Amino acid sequence: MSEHSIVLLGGPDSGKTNYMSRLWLAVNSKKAELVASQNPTNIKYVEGGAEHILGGAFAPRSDTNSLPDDLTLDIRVRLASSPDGKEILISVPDVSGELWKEAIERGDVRREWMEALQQASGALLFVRVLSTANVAPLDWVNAAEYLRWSGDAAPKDEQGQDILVPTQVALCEMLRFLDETLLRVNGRRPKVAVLIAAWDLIDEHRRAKGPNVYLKEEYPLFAGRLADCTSLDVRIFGGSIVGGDFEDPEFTAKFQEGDINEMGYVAVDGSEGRAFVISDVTLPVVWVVGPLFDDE
Ligand SMILES: Nc1nc2c(ncn2[C@@H]2O[C@H](COP(=O)(O)OP(=O)(O)OP(=O)(O)O)[C@@H](O)[C@H]2O)c(=O)[nH]1
Ligand SMILES: [Mg+2]
Repeated sequence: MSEHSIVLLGGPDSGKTNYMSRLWLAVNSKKAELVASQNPTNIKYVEGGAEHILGGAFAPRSDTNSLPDDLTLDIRVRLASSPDGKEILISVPDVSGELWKEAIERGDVRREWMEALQQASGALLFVRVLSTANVAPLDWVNAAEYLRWSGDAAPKDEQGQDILVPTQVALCEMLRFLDETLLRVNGRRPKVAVLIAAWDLIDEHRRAKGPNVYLKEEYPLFAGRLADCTSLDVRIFGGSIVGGDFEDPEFTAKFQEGDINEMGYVAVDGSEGRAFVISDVTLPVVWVVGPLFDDE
């Protein structure tokens, strides 16, 4: 059986762990397109997150001191649409967003994580709607400070606070990193699914315009970078792990009465400029690993 690694990247609070925990629940339910085969290998990490979700709360943020083996989901999967088809083993390491932040500020990734990442042949890149960890682009005052910065310590703003790397700049850096590291299986361009997490938090009007328009409006620099990227195969998805927000008691009550397999979805752009929603949270992963099922 072939083995592949799909890496999850994204800044702090971008929705990686919650997506991974929900992915496990979906794969294990055997009601989604990606189906777990009989014997899961290493699921310890996601079971904790899954318990939170089933209890009506989001999984907590990840521990920066954990090693790759502790934050990796290893599962054998097949596609529901080809039940007699091939099985593959996927390994999904979830790198804490703080480590990504540190890697971008310092220009390198910790060695133990670098080794895990160098095995990956595809990726899910996360950005989250309305996260307090999102950093807006520099304004004119901060830009001047930033340009004066000589590079020996973090640049500061007028109040002496560190100037943080804007989210869309960090996303461009992560994409560059993926372009340099992802394995080219059978010479194919690696697939990168950009997942806009917490899609349920956007108003209906913007949701209807779809994930591509959202990304262009919120992160124009990154959207432009994606449009120019020919060495990776990129697709943008909106994602909601349970179809609502556990901060909303009304939603949480509804969730607890409902069937989790019917909650949660991904949004993709349709051909007529309108998004459509599919109630299967495994689809971004199916899209990334799809070609591997056809390999000999
Ligand atoms: N409404 C809503 N909120 C979400 C969803 N997914 C994630 N969130 C929110 O995003 C927060 C962060 O999610 P995590 O999965 O912990 O993010 P992370 O990328 O793993 O963060 P680090 O561990 O710091 O790297 C959660 O606590 C939720 O508040 C979603 O589908 N809907
Ligand atoms: Mg996490």
